[in-house]
Amino acid sequence: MSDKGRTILITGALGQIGSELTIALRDRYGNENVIATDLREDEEGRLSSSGTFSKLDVLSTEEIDTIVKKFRVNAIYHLAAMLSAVAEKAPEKAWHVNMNGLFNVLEVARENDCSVFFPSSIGVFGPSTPMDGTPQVTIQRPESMYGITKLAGELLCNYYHDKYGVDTRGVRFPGIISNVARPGGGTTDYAVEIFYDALEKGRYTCFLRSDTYLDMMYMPDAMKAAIEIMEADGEHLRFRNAYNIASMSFTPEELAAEIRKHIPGFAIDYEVDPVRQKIADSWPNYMDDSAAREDWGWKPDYDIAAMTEDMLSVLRKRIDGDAD
Ligand code: NAD
Ligand code: AKB
Repeated sequence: MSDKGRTILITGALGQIGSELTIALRDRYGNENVIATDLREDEEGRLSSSGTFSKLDVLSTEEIDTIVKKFRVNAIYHLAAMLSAVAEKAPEKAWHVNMNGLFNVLEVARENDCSVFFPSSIGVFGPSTPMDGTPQVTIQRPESMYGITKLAGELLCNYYHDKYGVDTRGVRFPGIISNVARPGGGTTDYAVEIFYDALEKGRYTCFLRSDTYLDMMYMPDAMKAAIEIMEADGEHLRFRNAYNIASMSFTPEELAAEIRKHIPGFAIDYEVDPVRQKIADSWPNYMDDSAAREDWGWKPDYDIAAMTEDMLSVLRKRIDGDAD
């Protein structure tokens, strides 16, 4: 597909990733060519102020099909989903939203010749997966409902590519750290909350153990990955389920130490949530992303030091601005 002719539908656009990815895609392809949708209304005008926003429930094939036809969409970024912690509280609903939502998107994509971006997750791995340098192809036995739906989603994307020729592309996102929309109920949310509390209270109570290693990624790198894999030459993509991508991995204690370089008195303590700790313990310490680097040139820009400096600087300006 030529980049000039790209017309994009985003589902779940008001979430943590969509709130920023929508704007990045509009900057790249033109405001009029990126249709943002969500189950919720855009009450703050975050996305409707720069382009089309429409309410859309991914559980309705008809609603997806109508928008795709109306705007002649040829690429779908399917972000709508329930994340790991909220999915564990409502597993039946999470199965319904995460699986049937993706199924509906793939069906509409098949009928209307759209490419599909699927955001998979480190959640597709489980306790029997090798934790250090987790390979692209390895044991995948997730134990959370979220992980099960993401793994089945990867397989479904692969199936639609092989059987129907749908141009499916995906990445296994680590925990995403960002400063626009707050995270939607995941196991990695601590790595965002900690920055707000560091600036507002000087201390943070973490729901994961101090030594819990997890892969994380700063939002600019996450958006870069989502855009670059969709623009990559499809001939070079060996994997149509999802690619491991990585940029940094740390524990809560290590992140706190990094924050202390900027806020010396910052204090952290721990009140471990057993549900999220069990999930975190089953996810990789760090992934091997060499397949993404080889196949489509993946290369992140931010490490923990650059991300921490930028997060604190952006949030500090916002908090100071609000106080004026
Ligand atoms: P989020 O929870 O912040 O946002 C999800 C959005 O989907 C919400 O705005 C919600 O209103 C919407 N939604 C829920 N049900 C819907 C439905 N039936 N129809 C339409 N919209 C619906 O999630 P996010 O963090 O922005 O994540 C986006 C995608 O990326 C998800 O698929 C998630 O699994 C994946 N991902 C996120 C992370 C992360 O750290 N944020 C990491 C790995 C993968
Ligand atoms: C979650 O914690 O559920 C998400 C993810 C890593 O998929 N942030």
